Amino acid sequence: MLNDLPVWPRLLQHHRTIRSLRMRDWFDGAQGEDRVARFTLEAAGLYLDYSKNRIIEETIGLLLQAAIEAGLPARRDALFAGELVNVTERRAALHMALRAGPDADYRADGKPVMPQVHAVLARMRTFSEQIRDGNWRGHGGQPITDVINLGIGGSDLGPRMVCRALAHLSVSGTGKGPRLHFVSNVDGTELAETLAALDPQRTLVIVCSKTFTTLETMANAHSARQWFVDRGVPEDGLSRHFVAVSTNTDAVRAFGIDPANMFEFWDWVGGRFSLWSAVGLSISLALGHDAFEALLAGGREMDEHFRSAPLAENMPVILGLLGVWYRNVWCMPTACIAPYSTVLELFPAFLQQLEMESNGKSVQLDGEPVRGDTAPVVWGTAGTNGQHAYFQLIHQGSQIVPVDFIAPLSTPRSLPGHHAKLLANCFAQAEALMRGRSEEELRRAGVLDPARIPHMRFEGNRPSNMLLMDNITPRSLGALIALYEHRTFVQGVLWNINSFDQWGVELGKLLARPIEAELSGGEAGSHDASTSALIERARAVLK
Ligand code: G6Q
Repeated sequence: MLNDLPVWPRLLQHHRTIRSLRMRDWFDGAQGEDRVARFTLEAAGLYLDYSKNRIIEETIGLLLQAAIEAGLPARRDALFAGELVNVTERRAALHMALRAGPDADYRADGKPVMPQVHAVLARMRTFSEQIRDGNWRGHGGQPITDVINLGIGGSDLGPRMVCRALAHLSVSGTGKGPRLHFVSNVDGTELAETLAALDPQRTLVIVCSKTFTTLETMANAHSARQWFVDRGVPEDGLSRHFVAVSTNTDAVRAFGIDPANMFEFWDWVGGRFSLWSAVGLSISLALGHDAFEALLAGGREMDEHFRSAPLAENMPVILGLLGVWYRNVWCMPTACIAPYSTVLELFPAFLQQLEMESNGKSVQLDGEPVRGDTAPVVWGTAGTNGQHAYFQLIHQGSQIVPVDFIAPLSTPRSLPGHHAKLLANCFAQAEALMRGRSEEELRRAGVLDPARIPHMRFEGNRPSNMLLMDNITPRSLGALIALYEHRTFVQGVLWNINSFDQWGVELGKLLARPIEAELSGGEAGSHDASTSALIERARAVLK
């Protein structure tokens, strides 16, 4: 744990030394250019400017020392070597293998995995092309125009986010694939509203669930199946309308989907890291399999960077160290993700799961409680919307929130003049957060009322990263996602926690079952008085 490392007292001492220094002074004159040259990195098509952080050269040196003392290089090697880094579930975490070439030598628990990875990729390509070319037909002979991905959490957020980000390559853009719909919530409204607009003869459902036992997904799958039957699709025609993505062949068969229509993945793929596996089937269908493979290539490029770049020039490492710097040394409780790009509007939600599920832990690898804090609360929305809402707090609130600005320099489906305005806002926010606005500057701008000056001055000195890419392509998006995956891992190493289990999520899966039985008329169970009263109240209405 960071707090136990030999370098920890020096980090605290260093913090006391620099906490009153002002970033804007570090940008004065020529030293500003040096600072930018020193604190920028490029990798896999991404450009990171981290110069607007509360850091100096010595800070990075101390943080890198922390990474060494935490054993980051060895832990990274263990991850790539397929060791059982997910110690509580005794599993490897080998999502990197899903995006590797056929000649790579990834092994889970000692056994090569690339042959099975590429066999599934080949099946995905064939299926995707059949659907997109109209050669896979519904039971009545109609081509498939609409696909629903039924999944939740890791079986939903990743593909949903990617399909949104690359929508210009889908049917509504220039491509020819089917329309994709994502249904995750067990609130029947979501499925009912989606189905209402669809023709069962032309609809295909992907039941996407690693375990094939998740309550929400299975409830939606059963209701979807009933919808087909009620609308005249015979039981023996359902195989043209249902495919499964799972690790659980028996449960897929028990549901009534022929394992021949199942796309497999493996227990060494964590849900929130699974969009690169068959869980990405929806991506392949919507965007074409070449685009899916380009996404994998972008992720692979970031893997190679993470694996081989020196720590000081390693983008996931630097971002991870900055994260712990603010979380643990400055005690900042939250972190904002601000993509200045409508197509990345789902990226903050994706990162919420990635970071908060991976690193929202209070126990170290050996079972000892952590000392200090782990994952911050991650939040954000696409810019510029946030500026007209919560950015007030980021500029002048009583707590400091580090911001990751993410901006593509061009966009395929904008309108003349818009993108420059969008980027101008993004850069201006980062600049204002860093510089602030002094009383002197206010007076020079004509604000002379002494009663208003305290309200209108900005302290500044508020940190941010700026992450740019030329545009959002499958490749750059793949690199961006893998960057944050590895950053999450780096932080987990600094906190000495297992970033790959999720017992809190598992608990949620267990808790609802007995209450559901009670709500459906079963015997009352033993609960606290509040829960019992809530159940009674709901039963009265559900009857
Ligand atoms: C991800 C989590 C969780 C999981 C969902 C869906 O890392 O474990 O979000 O992906 O609960 O699980 P299934 O894919 O098994 O339905």
